[in-house]
Amino acid sequence: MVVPTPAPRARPEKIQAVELPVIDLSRRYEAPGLIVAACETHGFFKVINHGVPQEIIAPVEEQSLRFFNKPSSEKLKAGPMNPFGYGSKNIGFNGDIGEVEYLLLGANPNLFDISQRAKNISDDDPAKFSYEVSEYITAVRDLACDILEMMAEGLSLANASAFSEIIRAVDGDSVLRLNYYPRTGCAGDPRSPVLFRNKRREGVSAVGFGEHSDPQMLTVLRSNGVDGLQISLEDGVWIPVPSDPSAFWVNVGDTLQAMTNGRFMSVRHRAVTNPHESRMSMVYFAAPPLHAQIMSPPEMVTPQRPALYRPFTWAEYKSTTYSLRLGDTRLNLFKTA
Ligand code: GA4
Repeated sequence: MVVPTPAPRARPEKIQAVELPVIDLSRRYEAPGLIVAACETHGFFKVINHGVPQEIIAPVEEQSLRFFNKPSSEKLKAGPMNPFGYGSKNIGFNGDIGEVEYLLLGANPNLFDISQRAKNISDDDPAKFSYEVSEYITAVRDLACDILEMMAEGLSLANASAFSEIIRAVDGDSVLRLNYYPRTGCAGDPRSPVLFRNKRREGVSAVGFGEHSDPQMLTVLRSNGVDGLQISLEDGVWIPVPSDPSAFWVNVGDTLQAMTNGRFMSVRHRAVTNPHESRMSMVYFAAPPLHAQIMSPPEMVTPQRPALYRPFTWAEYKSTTYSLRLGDTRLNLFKTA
């Protein structure tokens, strides 16, 4: 007799409102300390007075909206996602899916020719698309580097560029991701990985981009005024991140967790769809060059705090990431014995 294996029970989920750290970057003298504290407790914080002008942000938001509102047959011309291009529902290459459409673009102009790709994204004015997106990438890269320098200052590192220099490298591997989460309406798509009734407002939410940590060093995210991002500091407990289109949300990635010898926390997060409005986010992932050695600056390793991770290259970490599923914890595989 074949005894059926009971289906695994879904983990009960809890939504918990928590106040998240907000850093005013115009208060330069106090920002480094506050950023370090936020990275240790949440791995996540909001930056205000960040200096990226609205004139650089708005055109990219308009371009994204125009692209995602095109018919599917048009959008497919910008794909397939390998490793850059347009994707719909499929995330990565190992069967992960979500209620999301996206454009993944290389964010290093030395390695990725955005003007070539723009021809398949914006048929009305590809030169404008590539100019506006490049301006945005430069602005968020500079913001990411400023924040990384404040982190080094807050940690009292001798080398203030210890983290930012690998992001500024000529062969850096950073990427830009434009995400579109269509509203789920009331019925929802029954093929969605997880569908749940939205408790506060009538309607159905689905998982747009499932639980994961970011493999890179630092993530700089900006979304339209629609909620959907959530972070998790405790297994099964989700903290909603209120959207604020005038600010950026910043999170620590796995590589920065490794470079701070585990002092900063690479936060797990996900995006859920909104029943009433579509959500859009523009996410810059600051990454080192493929050959870069990921190891902590000397001050981060002490007899009291021995090295938690073995040195590895970004190429090694990236290929491990792509060999696993979205929600897998990868950094543990790089721990010292
Ligand atoms: C998560 C962070 C970035 O969006 C990304 C994602 C990548 C992809 O969508 O192709 C991954 C995901 C992300 C982590 C695990 C692997 C790789 C999908 C996936 C299943 C571009 C990245 O660098 O890692």
